[in-house]
Amino acid sequence: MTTTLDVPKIGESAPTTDIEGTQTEELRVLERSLEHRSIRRDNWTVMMFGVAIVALFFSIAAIGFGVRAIDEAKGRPQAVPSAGAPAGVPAVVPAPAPAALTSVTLSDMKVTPSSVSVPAGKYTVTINNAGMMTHELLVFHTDIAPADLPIGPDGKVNEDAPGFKISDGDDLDPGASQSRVIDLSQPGTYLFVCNLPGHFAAGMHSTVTVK
Ligand SMILES: [Cu+2]
Repeated sequence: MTTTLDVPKIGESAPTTDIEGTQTEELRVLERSLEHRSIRRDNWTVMMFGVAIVALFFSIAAIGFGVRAIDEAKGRPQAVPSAGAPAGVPAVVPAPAPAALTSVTLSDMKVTPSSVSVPAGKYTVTINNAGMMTHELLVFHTDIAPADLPIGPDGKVNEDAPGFKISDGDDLDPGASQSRVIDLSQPGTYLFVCNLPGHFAAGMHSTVTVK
């Protein structure tokens, strides 16, 4: 007696012998298990995609907030020393100017002190106009001696060279004063100047050396 085992092809109706029936059953179980696994993989892919989208959204939002915070920090006025500043917020407080430069006096036609040397720093300086005329105070950062600075036909030093004028402010009427933060954090020579027409040539300048 010879026995041949027919391997059933998928899709064919199941043969009825015991061995063949078991094989078909096994194939069905395998098929179902593969189907489940594939569905599970699809669900996983969709979920990971969702997580990635949410993460991307939060990243973009975080970058936006960061950029806005930087912009706000830039726009915030400096030099606002406040006793009530909240703890942990580093306030940009310029150091008090060295005694020699606490105040600068403008008069007709002088800037006082006429020559002073101070350590590098950002200083709050009070400017007083003790003269009978209106004056201003500009600060030039330059190695050129006052006598060598060219004066234009308008009677003024050309202020527009890049990096030349480092501080400017409103004109001061006689008797007026103003406080201003002057950034002398770069070592070098600075000229404190009144640049209203003719005033520089008449001697309204002083030299501040920063070390
Ligand atoms: Cu002047």
